[in-house]
Order: sequence, then C-alpha cells, then structure tokens
Amino acid sequence: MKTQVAIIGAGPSGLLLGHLLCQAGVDCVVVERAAPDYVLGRIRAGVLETVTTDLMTRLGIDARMKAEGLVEAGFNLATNDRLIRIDITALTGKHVTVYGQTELTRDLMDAAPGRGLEIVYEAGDVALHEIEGDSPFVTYVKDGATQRLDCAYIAGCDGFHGPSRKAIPAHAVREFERVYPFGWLGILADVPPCHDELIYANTDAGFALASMRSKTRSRYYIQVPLTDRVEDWSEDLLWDELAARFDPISEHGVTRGRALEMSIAPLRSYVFETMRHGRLFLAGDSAHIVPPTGAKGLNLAASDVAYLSDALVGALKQGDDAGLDGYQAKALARIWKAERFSWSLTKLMHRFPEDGAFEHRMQAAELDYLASSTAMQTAIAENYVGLPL
Ligand code: RFL
Ligand code: PHB
Repeated sequence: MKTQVAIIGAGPSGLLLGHLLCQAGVDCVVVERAAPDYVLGRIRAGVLETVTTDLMTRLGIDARMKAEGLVEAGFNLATNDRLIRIDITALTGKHVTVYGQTELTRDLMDAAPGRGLEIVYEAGDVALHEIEGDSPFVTYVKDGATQRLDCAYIAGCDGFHGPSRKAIPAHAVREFERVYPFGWLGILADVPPCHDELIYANTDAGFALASMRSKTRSRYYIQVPLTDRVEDWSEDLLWDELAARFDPISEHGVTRGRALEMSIAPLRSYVFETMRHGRLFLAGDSAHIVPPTGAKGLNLAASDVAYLSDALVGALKQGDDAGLDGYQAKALARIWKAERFSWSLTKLMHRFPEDGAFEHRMQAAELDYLASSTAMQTAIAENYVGLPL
C-alpha cells in the first residue's frame, strides 16, 4: 500500500491530523494497535481550550461538541475552607469547554468513513523503517499477514509508549523529565457535580480535583502515594475522602454513586527534543507529557497537529518545506510554556512528601496572594485558556 502520510496512532492527535490532512486533500492512513472500543474506553481529558474546539469547528465535526459541551467561564483554586474563583472570561475574554476526550475521539472516529479517512485498527507489531532516507515505510501485522505502507512522511502520534519516539537514534535526542512522587486516583460516576465549575483543591489531606463530563456525570481525582493500587481503594472510602475535601467548599456537596471507572495515573513532566528526525515527525504524548494539573495534554496534542498539518500540506501540495523545517521550534515554544504552567500548578496544589511546614506556608502564602491579586489571576487564566497558536 502507498500513501503520502502514514500516521501511527488513532488517539486524539492521530485522528485530528488525519482529518486535517484529508480535508486538505493529502492522502494518509492511520495505523492503530488497539481496537476502537479500547481507544474509547480510556477515560482521560475533560477540558478543551479554544485551540482544540476551533480545530473541530474547522473540520466541521463540532455539532455534538457545541450541543453537549459545557462552556466554562471560570474555575476555582481552593484550600481547606476557601474557594478562589478565577474568572477566566472576565480576565481573558475567552472560555474553556468541558467535553470528554472519549466524546471528541468518538466524533472523530465516526466522521472518518464519510470523509474517506482510512484507519487500520488492531495493527500488530507496527514498525518504522528508513526514516532517514527519502522512502520511509511502516510495516504492521493485520489478520496474521504482514503489510507494508510506503509513504513520503511518517507522523508519530502513538502516545508515550508507542514505537515512533524509540525509532529515533539516541545520539540525535535530548530528554527532560520530572517524575512526581504521587499519582491521581480518578473516579467517574453518573451523579451531578458538586460545583458548577471545576475546583482544584490543596487540602491538608492532599490534592483533590472536582471535575465533570456533563451536568449529570462527575469526574473526581485525589492525590495518592505512588505505592497505592486501585484495588487498595473501595468506592466508599474514596467518596468519604471526596466528601471531606469538597463538602466544606462546594455549592452542592458531593453526591455519591456507583463508579463507572476508577483508575490511578502517575504524574510526570517530560519533553523529548527532537520532534523531527528525517521524515518522521512526532506529535502529542509521543513527544511530551504534562501532569494533568492544568489540563494541557490533549490541548498540546491539538496545537502540535495544527502546526504539523499546515507544514505537511505546504510540503506536499505547494512543494514548500519551510513549515516542516520550522515545525519543531514552533511546537516546542508552546510546549515548554505549557510544561511550565502544569509544573507550577502541580507544585502549588499538591502535598509533596518531602515538604515540611515551611513549604506548606509558602503554598498558603501564594494562594492568599493569588486571592487578592488580579495580575496573578490573569496570568493563571491566560495559561488555563491556552496561549495563542
Ligand atoms: P494517546 O491518547 O495516548 O493516543 C496514542 C494512540 O497510539 C496508539 N498506539 C499505537 N498504535 C500503533 N502501534 C503501536 N505500537 C502503538 N502504541 C500506541 C494507542 O493505542 C493510542 O490510541 O496520545 P495522543 O493522541 O497524543 O493524545 C494525548 C492525550 O491523550 C493526553 O495528552 C491527554 O489525555 C492528557 N490529559 C488531559 N489533557 C487535557 O488536555 N485536558 C485534560 O483535562 C486532561 N486530563 C489527561 C487527563 C491524561 C490523563 N491520564 C490518564 C494520562 C487526565 C488523565 C487522568
Ligand atoms: C478531567 O475532567 O478529567 C480533568 C479536568 C481538569 C484537569 C485534569 C483532568 O486538569
């Protein structure tokens, strides 16, 4: 098989890139290891920047997102007993949209057949070849037979554990990493949210986040030690923790319900420099990870593919390689600022095991200052809604 761009991975970055290329008349094929249900079963992001929602609008795949997404004009940072509202619309003129990654992915998957976007699911042993030459290709096993996909370029959209990043030789790269000494235990349940807007809380018992997917579906997280396993937690115990942290500060209090999903995600900051090697380009989680505090991961994947799709269209339609040559510098400038924001919000809102009374007072002083400083609230708001492309 032959195509112009082979895209590895059908998560948000691979699907968005595939649709953007298809819309511009560039041939591409998406090769995904998992089955569609597995991809849809991962409960991840919930908050979309306008960079992401604008891409869905540009693609004309925004009807359900516009009908069901919740437009949020603000969010809250909290201590044990105080709520500090960040009025993002008053401070920036913008908003964020609460719409689950699962829903966005489903919309992109459902639109694929009608638009001629080919996605090969359940492709085993995906491997990249000849990325340094002029004729790269991808091989994979489908239904027991090895397939070869020849292409002009490969887009590595295969997340943190995929093969694309690993195909780049060690001498050509530099890695930057910070692993945090805790994870987030998340629960999804069909109960009304405890508050109309998100709350990120730094409590004496640790960090907690009250989020949502709709007016009837809540998503909560609490900070847990890395040694905890999800089996260590009963639903009742988790609801008790959430009620203790959010009942004193939320509008409606925590409503309990049966868990639709419970899982633990470790927290990490990671940047892989380079995002290009020969004819391979990385985008999304394959090149960088942010801790979920600040909700930047999916939104960074969207900005990467906005840059990359324009660059690939320039090269393949106009014969102009300038966009491809500038891709990594443009993408990394935005990535590092999102890394900084997610790292600083993680430091401000979590209890670190190595911290003592002094560090706790520093966090309290910063939150107290934030409560009274429009300048500081503006800086947080403009990062939260997303820096311009
Ligand atoms: P993904 O979503 O990991 O998709 C990669 C795809 O590649 C496939 N793949 C392979 N395909 C072929 N061959 C192989 N060998 C392959 N290996 C892997 C995988 O099966 C998969 O389908 O990466 P992508 O597309 O770059 O998207 C990134 C986002 O998923 C991620 O950044 C966000 O989920 C991060 N994130 C959040 N981001 C936000 O913007 N806002 C949020 O509110 C937010 N909350 C979160 C989050 C991530 C979380 N976890 C669990 C990591 C909350 C959590 C808890
Ligand atoms: C979520 O709803 O899953 C969510 C919201 C905000 C974050 C992270 C995750 O910062």
